[in-house]
Amino acid sequence: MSVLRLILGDQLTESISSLSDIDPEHDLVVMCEIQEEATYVKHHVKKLVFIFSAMRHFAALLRSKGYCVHYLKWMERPALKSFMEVCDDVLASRAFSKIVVTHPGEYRVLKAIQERSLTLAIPIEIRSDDRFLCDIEEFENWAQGRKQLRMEYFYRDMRKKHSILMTESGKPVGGQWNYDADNRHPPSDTLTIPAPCHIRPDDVTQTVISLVELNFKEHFGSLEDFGFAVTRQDALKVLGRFIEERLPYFGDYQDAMLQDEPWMYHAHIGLYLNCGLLSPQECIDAALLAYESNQAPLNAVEGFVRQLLGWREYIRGIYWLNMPDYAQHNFLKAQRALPQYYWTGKTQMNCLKQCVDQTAQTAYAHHIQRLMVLGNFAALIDVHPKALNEWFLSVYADAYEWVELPNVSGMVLFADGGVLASKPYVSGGAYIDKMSNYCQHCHYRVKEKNGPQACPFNYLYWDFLVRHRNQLKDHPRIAMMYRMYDRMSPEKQQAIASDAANFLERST
Ligand code: DLZ
Ligand code: SF4
Repeated sequence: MSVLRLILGDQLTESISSLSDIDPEHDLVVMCEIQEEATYVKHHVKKLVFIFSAMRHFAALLRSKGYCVHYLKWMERPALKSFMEVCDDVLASRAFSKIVVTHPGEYRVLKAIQERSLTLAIPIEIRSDDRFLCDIEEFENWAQGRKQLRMEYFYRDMRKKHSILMTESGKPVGGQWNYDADNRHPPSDTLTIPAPCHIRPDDVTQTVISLVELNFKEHFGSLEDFGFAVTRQDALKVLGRFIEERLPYFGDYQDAMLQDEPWMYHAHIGLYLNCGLLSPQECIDAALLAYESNQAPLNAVEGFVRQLLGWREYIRGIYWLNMPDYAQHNFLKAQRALPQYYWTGKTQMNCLKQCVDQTAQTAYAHHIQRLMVLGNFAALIDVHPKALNEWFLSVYADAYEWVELPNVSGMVLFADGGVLASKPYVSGGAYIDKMSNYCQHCHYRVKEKNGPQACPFNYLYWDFLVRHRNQLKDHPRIAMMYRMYDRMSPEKQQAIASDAANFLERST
């Protein structure tokens, strides 16, 4: 009998496990633009266009291969609001032996499918998502019995297991596992950043742009100048351009930020990887090939491989290992609402303004903008994890909960109390100044520590440490900062407290 094969919006891969044994004559592929997914957070409008258009192109590709696809466009059947309601509707008109779906990326969706399967007359087979290089069970095994789950050791094991950048004698190529220290060159104003790969919207994408413009007016972001790839073919083009034009400099300038330069030397392929248009293995292979043919240096290629083979897989492992509890953590008991300027960009802090405005325009920011500016500031002022997670999940075209939640709750906010990171990722303005030219264009003075013109990151940093002394004082790498604080004069300590209190009252 026929099989109903459900494809979710981030499963746009022809070789996805749910299609592996498809019988084109009898089986039905089901895809839907659906209310629950499009509105569970208020996704950036460019993210909506990207996903809907990529889904429509993928459905067309499957049809061209002879598969039968039942595709529901936005509001074609408004009463059907979730994946399972769509499946129920299909099952009402035709008999199927089972539903097959690849393991969803988000816990919320997995739960909904599992719950429905308890009462459904036919089985739902959930197949593992073999697009990842580390299976969920494999990560569980790796984690078992370890006191700490640090990415670096996971990454080394993955390098060994997949023989990537390894010598024949089992040593890391170049003698080091990690060239992180060579990935922090400050930018100079004279860098020439290649123009991003802009894919001209075709008719399908134009139709979706009009649809999103009409139906998602209250969602964040600008629709202007949509240029994301929406097919695998174009995503490969973006990857190729990255390898050729940016990868050689990616390593050196990974942490660098420049005024009005959103793209820098980053790859901008996260959105394609995370929805299935590109595979991590082929991206890694392309970078390795560039290294082997002397087109890119080791610090760039290793840095890129570390993001994909290490960080990306590790983050997914942490997510599935710890859900659903992970979403509830709030180790530092942070309670503040997200400031309005995360949506409007209306702030005199130039670094934040740059990153928010760019995010509204492009649905993209590179990792150090997310971490050191947007995340760091939110951590410093104790934004509630739920509020910050919701923001990151909605504004970036590459964001799904599996990747967003551990990055934000673990790496940025330390809300998990140290499952993922060894300490909160907080800093004053000096590192932003070192890695960017934002401070040169700012109302505030990064070198000033106190007073009305002082960079808010500076006194907020100390105030954060003071507020969380009980939770953080015993941490070996932070204890030193407490000793520094304790050596400050009472007047200095008072100035920090009052500057922080004034700022927080005025500006959050
Ligand atoms: C992110 C997203 C959006 C905005 N819309 C849809 C949609 O309408 N239909 C769909 O199948 N998927 C969408 N997605 C991606 C899903 O949220 C994603 O597949 C699940 O979160 C994975 O568990
Ligand atoms: Fe940001 Fe402070 Fe630099 Fe202004 S001075 S850009 S607020 S770090």
